Amino acid sequence: MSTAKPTILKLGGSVITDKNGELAAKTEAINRIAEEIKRADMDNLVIVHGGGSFGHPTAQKYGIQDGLKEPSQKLGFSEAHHVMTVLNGLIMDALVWHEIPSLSITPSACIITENGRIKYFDDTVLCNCMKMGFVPVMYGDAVFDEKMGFSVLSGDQLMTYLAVKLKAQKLVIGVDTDGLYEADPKVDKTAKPYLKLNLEQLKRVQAKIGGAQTTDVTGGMAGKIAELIPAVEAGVTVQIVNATRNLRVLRGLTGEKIEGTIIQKA
Ligand code: IP8
Repeated sequence: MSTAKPTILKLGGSVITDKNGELAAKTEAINRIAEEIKRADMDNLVIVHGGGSFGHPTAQKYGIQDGLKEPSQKLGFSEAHHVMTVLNGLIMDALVWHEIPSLSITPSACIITENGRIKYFDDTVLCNCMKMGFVPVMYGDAVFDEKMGFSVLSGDQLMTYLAVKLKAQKLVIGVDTDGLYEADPKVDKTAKPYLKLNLEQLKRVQAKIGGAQTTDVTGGMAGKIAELIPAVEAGVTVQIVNATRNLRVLRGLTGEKIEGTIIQKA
């Protein structure tokens, strides 16, 4: 049994799917990342992935994030969860074929939220998985909610929850940019990534992004930063890497120097 503190790897929806398509998985990227995870040969790794063009369009279509308001949404809840299991199946396929002993743990079967925030988490299977040296794989999902009937649990909320709960040493976040930028690099080509931030600096970045009139993408980034803060406060080192580029996930996991943003408490 490993005594290493866990590392959490989050794979963003834009890395593993084409967000402009519908149910469009980037299978080549998924396979390359599985190979990098195999090469990293980590003890105590936990993987969380996002929904991209699988979960989001369906969740949006039926307003799952706003809770149960009318019976017709129930089928939408089933569909949003189901498409996430399909995407998760593709990730599991790549992991298993790369001979990584891994197990998919369905969030909707062990988590209940309250107003969109995790309230109950039955971690029995997760802990057993880790004790036995399996890599647990979880994802953003449509989940039951105590107050709203159901809601959407993002992979970002889940990764921080797990990082804090499992006292992770590191959270590697794979995105489709070279780290956390001063401005949206897809809009402002001159924007530069932050190389290193401490907690106070991260909070200042959050205030700057959150306070501005932003596009959806930047708005999404403000939400991501808000989710990250509790992990950084708990002493977890966060590294944001460009998982669309070769070897960045491998090097992020093994702690080699790479481009990206490192965030530490002090
Ligand atoms: O991409 C969303 O997960 P995320 C999952 O991590 C669903 O926000 C069902 C939309």
